[in-house]
Amino acid sequence: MDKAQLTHLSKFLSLHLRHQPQELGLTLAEGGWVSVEELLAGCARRGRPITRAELADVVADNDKQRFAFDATGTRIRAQQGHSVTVDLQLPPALPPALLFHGTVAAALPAIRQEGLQKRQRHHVHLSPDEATARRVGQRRGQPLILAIDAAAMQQAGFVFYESGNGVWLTDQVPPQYLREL
Ligand code: HQG
Repeated sequence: MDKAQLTHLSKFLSLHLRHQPQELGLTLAEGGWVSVEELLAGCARRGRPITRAELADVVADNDKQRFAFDATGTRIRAQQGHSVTVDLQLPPALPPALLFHGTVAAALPAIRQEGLQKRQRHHVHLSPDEATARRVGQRRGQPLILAIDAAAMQQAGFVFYESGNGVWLTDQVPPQYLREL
């Protein structure tokens, strides 16, 4: 598959492994896992047949490591970003002292008032470095970067999780822990 085909398949998988598994006749098991066999069958039924090798390519080559197989290779899941109810069973983790969030100017007034909220997602997504945060913000326009005092939040009892692909997750970031860069 060329790069465009990989991206297309990645978007198709994100849609179904994060948001609409039922469209492929799938139900996410605990941890967000689905059987590879059932996924391939569901894709074929939906008129988008893919081979096991193509699936392995998308998992391996994905720019953000969005998907992962389990240790046996028989199940697959999205590493983060779900809107359907799923418990990824991530253990709480100690965050770096500073985390970052990329957003756009239109969101700032609300963010200044109520902090970062998870909205449709399960968590607020935070980046471990500014460059990553900038890329995230860029999806919506001219990016604005916020620094998050994760050390202070952690001390205050907020819980953080690290997804398998290096995204830091937490329930919310109150405004007092945010600084505009
Ligand atoms: C903003 C992509 C108003 C927030 C990326 C963001 C990431 C508020 C938008 C991952 C707000 C939510 C997640 C508030 C937050 N008022 N706006 N109180 N709190 N916002 O897409 O963090 O390609 O749900 O700043 O790379 O942008 O999907 O979250 O602009 O890792 O793998 O509301 O999605 O990864 O947008 O991105 P999103 P996000 P994937």
